[in-house]
Amino acid sequence: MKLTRRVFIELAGSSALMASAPSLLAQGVTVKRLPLPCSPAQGRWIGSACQGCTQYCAIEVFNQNGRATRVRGNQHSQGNHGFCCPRGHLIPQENYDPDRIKQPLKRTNPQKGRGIDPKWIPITWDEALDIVADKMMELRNAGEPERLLYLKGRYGNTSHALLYGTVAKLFGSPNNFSTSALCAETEKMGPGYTQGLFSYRDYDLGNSKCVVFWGTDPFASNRQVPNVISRLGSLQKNGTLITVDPRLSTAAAKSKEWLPLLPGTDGALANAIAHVLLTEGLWNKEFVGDFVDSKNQFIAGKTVKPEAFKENNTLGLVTYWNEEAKDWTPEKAGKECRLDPEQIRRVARTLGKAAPNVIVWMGPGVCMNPRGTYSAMVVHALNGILGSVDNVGGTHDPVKALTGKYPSMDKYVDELAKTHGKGKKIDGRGDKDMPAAMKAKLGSGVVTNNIANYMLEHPDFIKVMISSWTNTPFAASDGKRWEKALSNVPFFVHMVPFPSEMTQFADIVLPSTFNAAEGMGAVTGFGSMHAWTSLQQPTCDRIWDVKQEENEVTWLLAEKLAKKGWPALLNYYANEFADPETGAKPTNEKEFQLITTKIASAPCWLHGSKPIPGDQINGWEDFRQKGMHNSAPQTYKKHWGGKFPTPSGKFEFVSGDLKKVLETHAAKYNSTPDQILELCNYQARGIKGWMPHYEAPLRHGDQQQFPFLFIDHKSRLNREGRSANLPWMQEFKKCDAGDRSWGDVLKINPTDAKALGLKDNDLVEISSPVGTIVTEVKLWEGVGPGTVAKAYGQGHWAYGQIAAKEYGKTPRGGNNNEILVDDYDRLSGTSCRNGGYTRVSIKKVSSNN
Ligand SMILES: Nc1nc2c(c(=O)[nH]1)N[C@H]1C(S)=C(S)[C@@H](COP(=O)(O)OP(=O)(O)OC[C@H]3O[C@@H](n4cnc5c(=O)[nH]c(N)nc54)[C@H](O)[C@@H]3O)O[C@H]1N2
Ligand SMILES: Nc1nc2c(c(=O)[nH]1)N[C@H]1C(S)=C(S)[C@@H](COP(=O)(O)OP(=O)(O)OC[C@H]3O[C@@H](n4cnc5c(=O)[nH]c(N)nc54)[C@H](O)[C@@H]3O)O[C@H]1N2
Ligand code: SF4
Ligand SMILES: [Mo]
Repeated sequence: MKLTRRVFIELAGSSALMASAPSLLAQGVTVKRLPLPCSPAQGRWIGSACQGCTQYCAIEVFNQNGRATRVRGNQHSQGNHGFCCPRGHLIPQENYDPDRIKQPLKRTNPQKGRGIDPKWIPITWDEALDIVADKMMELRNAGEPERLLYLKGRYGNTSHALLYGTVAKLFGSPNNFSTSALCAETEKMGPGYTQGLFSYRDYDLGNSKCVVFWGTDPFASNRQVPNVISRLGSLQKNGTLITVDPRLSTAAAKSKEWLPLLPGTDGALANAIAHVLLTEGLWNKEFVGDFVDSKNQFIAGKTVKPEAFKENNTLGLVTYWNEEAKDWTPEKAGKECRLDPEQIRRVARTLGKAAPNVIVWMGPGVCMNPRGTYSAMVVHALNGILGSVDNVGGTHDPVKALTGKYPSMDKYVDELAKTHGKGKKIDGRGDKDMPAAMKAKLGSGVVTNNIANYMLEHPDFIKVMISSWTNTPFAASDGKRWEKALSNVPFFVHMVPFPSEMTQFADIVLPSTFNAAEGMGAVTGFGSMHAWTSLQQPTCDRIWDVKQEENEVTWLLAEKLAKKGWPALLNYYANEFADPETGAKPTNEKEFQLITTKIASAPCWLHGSKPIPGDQINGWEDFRQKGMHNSAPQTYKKHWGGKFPTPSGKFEFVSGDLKKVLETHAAKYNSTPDQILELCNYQARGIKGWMPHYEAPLRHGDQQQFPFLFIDHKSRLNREGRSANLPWMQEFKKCDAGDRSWGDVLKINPTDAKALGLKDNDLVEISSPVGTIVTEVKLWEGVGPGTVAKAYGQGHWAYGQIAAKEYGKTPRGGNNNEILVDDYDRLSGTSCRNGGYTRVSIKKVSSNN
């Protein structure tokens, strides 16, 4: 279907389209869309923040007669240079999506399940919050507040403090969780257990002579898309771009070298690159150090005596060589990774020559697999060998953005909350088989996808569930488990703007603002050697009866709960919060929203005559005008000279923290680190358990029955899981290399297609040990034989009338998460999606030509 603006406007307003969704129609609202007057546009740009990905770019939205019509990067932004990525431009279409939830809804059909009409009826906010507060009070009155589950997805700054942290803590439930373990958390284990940085990194792209995009595609996805796109020309001019990805990604297409390795073998490649760098004397001597007699003793297959090498900023390089790198010749890795050894050698030399102005940009493709902690460590360790850590043109700690603190809630935590709030969380973190040791602390990582397993095993435990900005039945691997788990929850409240798959299970739907255009709060991001605090503020009039769950709804809910006999939440909000300028206390949800936003951003604009790092902003009005604050730039060599936050103060090839974590965990269970590693499906034993090293990929499914390795990747226009209902997303789907507009294709190598008798457009069943989906095939040389690739993002059976073929029933395309197995990198608690950990079979269903 060709989509012009006129067709879209007509479609969006047509009653024929609305009629196909009984539940939406039941809201009794039709959308009338009229074309806006053409240019020259009259209006003004208003600063806000895009939340299409976790970059949280500072943007500006053009307000024309109260409508949000256009988007650009904030013209002050050091992070995106005044541009937003293509997904930023989708904001108006997302904001005015005719399928948005337009007022609170109440379920009237007690039956829950896929394809079952919830039979929602519209109710008022007052009625809806009354019901929610009653259900919550039932738990408090029965002395079982821990049966409240709160699950948050994306968020603003106010959500952390006012909803996610506060409600659960004051109420007395330990069961508040985030969805971050579905994201890319294993990445953090790489820099975390080598240099003490449990975080995503920043990169000094402006000064880099060589960038390796490794398991990430930052021209199309990842977190710095506008920054990377706008620098493409200078990056290509000033240095070499290299991409390591089993799929011809956008980054691969823009790079000088593409290493299309076999999925899951990244650690072997990293070892071989390290092997070449070391044997050819290409490590960075300033960062790492050198042999005492300056003679290179790194000779393939030969061990080195530790005392022969004097390290500067690193610890254990010789141990890494002896235990691991010495045997990993390019020839050996070439076999394991299905790469040309000459290419490995060439790439390693290119890196070595450009060092230390080099970036190994490690992404989820490397590590979102069952053994991902170690692949993250071994790939990131190259930055240590190359001396690029904290260096000019290298990898960096994110700068901290300026934010204000909310007042303490401690004195409002009552006895019931104290005793019940500290109970065991139901996600299994810290269990013997789930160390979840984020930030070098056992049981500190969330194990999001395991919540569904607990709920299935204990179907009566959770009695009230509240969730915001989530869609786990769609976004989590083997998401059907969530559909079943949610069907068992007696009372579920979803706080979202769109009727997603998860919403279909809700008893009460509280329609949220679409924050990028209608929200209010302060969010932070980093990139391009800066950090920023960007203000979200209304950029347009709200059309629907929606409220922001983080601050408006929490206030109104607190009022209801107070009326029903539990005032702690309202007392905390009303007594402790005050406008940082005037000292005024909030008396309603609007004042609360404004005051909390001002507190969260105050250090950016309330500093009197005292200068602050980065932009100087003169008061609240100036901040509202500018819409953001840029930090001062990152400095170089911040942690050199013994200042890394690791036990030794150095960049560790033998991790003191990981050793301690494994030993402590083992001791707790009367076990040994080796036994824990075995139980958690890792191959490492002994010292390798706390060292960067290669582990052969763990793959689910019998090779005979499921001969193909499945490659999952993001879609260029997917705003995480939430743009599939936008005609622009569908129309421009072809921008994903190998993909097709309005469709969903499995990309298969032509030799494999031939063997299976497949032609372009044929319909195929893709089956794995956990499920089957049906899509079209596309013959494409961008994937190697034995592997198939499919973008994530299609396959919605709900979400709206464009996302689904038939809303509430039939998906458009297939959701990768129906075939991906539910498994974890257990050291971090993160879910898997990459590394070819799920094998699939391909079967022709019919010709479609
Ligand atoms: N367009 C778009 N951008 C986004 C998002 C979005 O939904 N859409 N979401 C945002 C979020 S929340 C995140 S976490 C980031 C993450 O975005 P990215 O960093 O791009 O990571 P993934 O989307 O997980 O992509 C995995 C990449 O690894 C490749 N890959 C798969 N298996 C392997 C393997 O075994 N080895 C290697 N080397 N590569 C492999 C895939 O082909 C793909 O290119 O993107 C953010 N930006
Ligand atoms: N197979 C596969 N699975 C993946 C990925 C992948 O690449 N492949 N990516 C993974 C990654 S990196 C991530 S981060 C997760 C993301 O997964 P989730 O955290 O579950 O997020 P989404 O699917 O993006 O969120 C959709 C929900 O957000 C709501 N929403 C949208 N805008 C707003 C708003 O402004 N306010 C509120 N309150 N709600 C809003 C929508 O109504 C919908 O309910 O998915 C993961 N799942
Ligand atoms: S989608 Fe992400 S990178 Fe793109 S404009 Fe929005 S926040 Fe920035
Ligand atoms: Mo993510």
